[in-house]
Amino acid sequence: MIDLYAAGTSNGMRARIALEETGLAYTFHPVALDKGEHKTPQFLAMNPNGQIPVIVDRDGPGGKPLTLSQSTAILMYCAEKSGKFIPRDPAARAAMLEALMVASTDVTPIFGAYFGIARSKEPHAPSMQLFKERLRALFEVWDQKLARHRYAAGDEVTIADFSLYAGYARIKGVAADLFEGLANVARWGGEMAARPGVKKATGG
Ligand SMILES: N[C@@H](CCC(=O)N[C@@H](CS)C(=O)NCC(=O)O)C(=O)O
Repeated sequence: MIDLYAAGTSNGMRARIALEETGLAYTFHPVALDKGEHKTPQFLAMNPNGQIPVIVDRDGPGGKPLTLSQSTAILMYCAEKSGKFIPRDPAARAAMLEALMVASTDVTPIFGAYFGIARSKEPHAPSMQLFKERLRALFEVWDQKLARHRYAAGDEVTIADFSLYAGYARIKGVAADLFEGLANVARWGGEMAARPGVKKATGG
């Protein structure tokens, strides 16, 4: 059994989608970020960075408990443990990793910076514009890729789709204009949103 400590943010959603979709047994423990529940000594013992998501697998490798933070590490762990949504073929796996990294090292940090500035007391307009342009450029490339194949890294769903979808759903909720005219992303987003595991994980 796996314990998941998370909130309804894109990183939290990523981990929950991974658990729902892979079918691994888990218990969800909501963490109230506004109440500082991620900064308690008990939470910091699991993740000294004081950030969600965290999983604790009581039946980890070698039968020993395993505590893990970082949403992308959790996606990989769930995929490897279940044997699902992670291609075995080396070329397909490399393509999956490339798409996964777009979500975790490009889209999520840039959006985090954009959203942080947007919510600040004095939003710096040129910085917001710069981050918006970078996000839009990433989404346009993503749209072109989705014109060539059904999912993020080919014609099979992988954890890269789960990661990208969590970011997409979050960004769409606050800056939908960033996806304007991207028909392939819209088609893919609709398909991902309709998946029962994704629906359950995102409260849809
Ligand atoms: N790179 C980490 C980022 C985790 C992260 O930024 N979590 C946010 C919520 S989405 C958080 O806990 N923020 C509270 C804080 O940093 O104090 C991951 O992918 O899990």
